[in-house]
Amino acid sequence: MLNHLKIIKLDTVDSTNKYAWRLAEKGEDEVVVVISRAQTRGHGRRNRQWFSPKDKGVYVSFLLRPRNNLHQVCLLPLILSLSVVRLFKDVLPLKIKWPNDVMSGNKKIAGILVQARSKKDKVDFVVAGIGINIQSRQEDLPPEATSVYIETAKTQKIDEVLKKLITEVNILYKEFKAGNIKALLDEILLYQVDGNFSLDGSDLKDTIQLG
Ligand code: BT5
Repeated sequence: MLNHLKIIKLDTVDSTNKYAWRLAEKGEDEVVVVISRAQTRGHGRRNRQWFSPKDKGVYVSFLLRPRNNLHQVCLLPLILSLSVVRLFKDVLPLKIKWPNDVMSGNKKIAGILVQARSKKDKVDFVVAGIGINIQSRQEDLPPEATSVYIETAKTQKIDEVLKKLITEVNILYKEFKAGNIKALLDEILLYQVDGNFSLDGSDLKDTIQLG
């Protein structure tokens, strides 16, 4: 388990990212995990709506305070996408689409939203949100989306998925904090949607290239 891990479980919330952000602003230390059964204002980038029906998906945000530089923090969406790919590896082959989508075929099954506050070049805190469609049916989702249930016709317990996800994020976050990012990027590249992006791992301090 993550050191000093604090888990907050909610029935419903506007957005787990917003909730975690509010905690961060109040000075809460890492690592806090905010989980909700539903979100009323779940969102993606540029405030786009994230469909978050009750008990049908994973809606979780991690409040982190990494000491990594900003360039490395920019890699967190990909690293968290990898946590989702690893999680379902034995059940469903998933791909990572730059910058923050996890795909089953040409449909989106999960999305990552990483938001950070920094002062000059120093990262103050990061809120990393993960949404995964688990039990959702097509009518719960926009047409460009799919779920684990739709793809496999198998039921997954959301609590079980969450437990495994938190463990996986823990493993990846430790590697990230230790600066062992090259190996993670190599693994990420194995799962990229063809030709979607390229990463130059030779100088991770400064280099990230869009393909
Ligand atoms: C994302 O944004 O893909 C990031 C989504 C992050 C959601 C999590 S849930 C926990 C945490 N709390 C939050 O409030 N957010 C995070 P973006 O790349 O901007 O994609 C948004 C687009 O994905 C929408 O405009 C739709 O086209 C599509 N979409 C909406 N809901 C979806 C869903 N449930 N599954 C798949 N695609 C969806």
